[in-house]
Amino acid sequence: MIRRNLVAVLVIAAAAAPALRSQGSFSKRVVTSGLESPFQISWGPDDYLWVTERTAGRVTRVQPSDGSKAPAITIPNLLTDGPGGLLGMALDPGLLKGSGNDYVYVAYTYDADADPARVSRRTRIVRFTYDPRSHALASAKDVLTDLPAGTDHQGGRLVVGPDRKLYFTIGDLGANQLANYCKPDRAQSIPTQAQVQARDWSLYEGKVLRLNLDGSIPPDNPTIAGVRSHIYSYGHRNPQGLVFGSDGKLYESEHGPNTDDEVNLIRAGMNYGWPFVAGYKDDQSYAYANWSASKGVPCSSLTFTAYPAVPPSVPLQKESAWSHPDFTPPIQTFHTVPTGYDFKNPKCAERELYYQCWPTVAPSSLAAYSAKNGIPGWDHSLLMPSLKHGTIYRMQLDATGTKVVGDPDENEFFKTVNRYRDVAIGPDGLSLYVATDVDGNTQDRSGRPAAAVENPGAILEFRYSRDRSR
Ligand SMILES: [Ca+2]
Ligand SMILES: [Ca+2]
Repeated sequence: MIRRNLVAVLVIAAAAAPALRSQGSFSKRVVTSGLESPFQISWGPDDYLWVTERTAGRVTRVQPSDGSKAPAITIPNLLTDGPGGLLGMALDPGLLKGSGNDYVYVAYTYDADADPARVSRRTRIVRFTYDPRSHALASAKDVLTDLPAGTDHQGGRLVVGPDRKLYFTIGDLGANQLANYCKPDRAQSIPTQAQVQARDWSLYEGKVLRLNLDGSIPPDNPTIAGVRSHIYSYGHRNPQGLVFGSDGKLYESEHGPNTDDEVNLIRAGMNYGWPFVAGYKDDQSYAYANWSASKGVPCSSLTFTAYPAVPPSVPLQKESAWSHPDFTPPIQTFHTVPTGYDFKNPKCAERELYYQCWPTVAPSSLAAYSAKNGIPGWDHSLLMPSLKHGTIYRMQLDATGTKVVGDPDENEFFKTVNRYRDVAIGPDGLSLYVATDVDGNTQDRSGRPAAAVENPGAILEFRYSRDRSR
């Protein structure tokens, strides 16, 4: 037990700039456990860790030194099956600053159909007001309702930008694959002006949205295909990571299919390619198989199989056959592999968990690390938790913030046998707090599918100390 909680030492040195190069180590501590599917973890202005518990519908404040939990609210009537429930949370920059803006924004899935026999999945964004005397959230106020929700690829990350706008990710709801394989992918679909006027947000699947804090459409949002809506960028698959860097640039991470998880620099009005392109437009190990457009054979009579095993009736389009003037490639992929790559690695043959060995890492979030006196060599980088690896990838940004320098595979940290869902950075930049899933598939230390997770529903602290004895 002691070994598991205290000893996790990684020496860093090679990635640091020469002037900053020094050695040190990280110690691991289990801050708390027993959280119910934590989704979002943020360091609050009260020096508590603020956590959303997805399946419990609860916002919980966790005391970082003793791990005690203080529930701030339990939201009733959520839909919590699949990837649904209480998702992203954004603390207003004015929270506890005496500005009267003691607001916390959250997103959650719900059933919009009053008939108990039917389910109409939707997502809403709600603003709560925090009372610092009772430590409770109350006074729910809808920001935006009737957003798409589904049984897969929900997205759900929510942030307040430096421009005091809300940014929110919605995935493609798992369209065109697995249980939803006959549902067309709408990541490229843009609503008409009439739909926007009718407040029909059904085509917001596979998008990053930008909202005024009251839910209205900002007048300076981009015009896409002639229409201004909440859509800020599009062509996304399952964007679960969204964060502003210290210089105001917006970064996003999204799950790829069996290759090409992406990290993107998000710019207004741009098209990130899905489902026509996965990763770079390179025709490597991916082509768009549009199942709902099956010719001659109805899609519903087909059995879904992952690319490259696609039935002849399903149209297959190479990446290079598609072009769009606003297409924007990622700044990093995890991982791009050549056509012909063997997706059936015998290491993952047991229980046929082959996807555990696919080149993807399942990026669940994204954090921006910026601390001049923090961990040596880490300033101006992105941190990305991996569900499949139980690690954090660090990506060093160049001075312009538009490129990743070096190889993130050489900057993979904090391996445990867990699924890392989100990461928060402590105020001194020396402690990182990682929230873990309660269950699900991940890799053991030999890279094989693990039988179980080590720390279900936990917050793990990884604290850096300069090791003067070295
Ligand atoms: Ca893309
Ligand atoms: Ca590609």
